[in-house]
Amino acid sequence: MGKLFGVVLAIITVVSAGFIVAHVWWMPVDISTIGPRIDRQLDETMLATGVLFLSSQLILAAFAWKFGDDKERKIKYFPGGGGPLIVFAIILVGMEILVLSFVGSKVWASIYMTPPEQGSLQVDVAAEQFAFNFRYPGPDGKFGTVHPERVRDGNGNFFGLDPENDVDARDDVIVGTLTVPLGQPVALTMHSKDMIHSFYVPELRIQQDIVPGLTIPLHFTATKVGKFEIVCTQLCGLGHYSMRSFLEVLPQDQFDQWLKSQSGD
Ligand SMILES: [Cu+2]
Repeated sequence: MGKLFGVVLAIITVVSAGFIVAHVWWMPVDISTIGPRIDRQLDETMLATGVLFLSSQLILAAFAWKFGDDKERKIKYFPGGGGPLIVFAIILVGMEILVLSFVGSKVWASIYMTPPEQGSLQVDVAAEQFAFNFRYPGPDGKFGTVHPERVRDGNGNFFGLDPENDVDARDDVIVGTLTVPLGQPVALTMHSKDMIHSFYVPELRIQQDIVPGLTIPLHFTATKVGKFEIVCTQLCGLGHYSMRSFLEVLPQDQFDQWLKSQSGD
């Protein structure tokens, strides 16, 4: 049995590692300026953990092959005892996790600890069961003030605006698809009306929780024209599966036209 176990284990190890190396199931195309750095970090993490995974599984398979059928139990103890080996393994894995955390935090900080560029396109995002809505400041460049008590989904007032009394609110553009210009920095402010949701666009390499009571900033720059799915990745209720929207990246001139047509002139 020992030899068979060793062979089966070695096959499972090599085949599963092969799927990862060949990128059989992998991330979709990258459309973000930060994407290449995140992808490189992911590759480094997979390489570092992959080497440990492969070596530990193959060593285990080799031991099973060699000693698994040892009926007389000639070998009772690992030479020198198991203690030092376990300590060595704990230190090795611990160091690896620490190093990966420190290296990875640089990429993370460049997204989350850095303010958006001056002149970024501001878009306000409201998440609720089970939809995303997006708000642009309109031609005046100013968002209308939000009054939470005025939020009415029934008449499309997802953001609680007061256009009768608030001049800034009158030209705010509210849409169900996030449309952004190609190559221009976009700064989102995200909030949730009811419970925790998550804004996930795999192509942007961005996944960000939206927590009720907080305004969560997030910025990105899209590098490819196209239409990409936005999905909620926090289980937020019975309709969670249907909570999706789209990110549409347009060339600058088409975006300007689109925004103009939305603001009704
Ligand atoms: Cu949700």
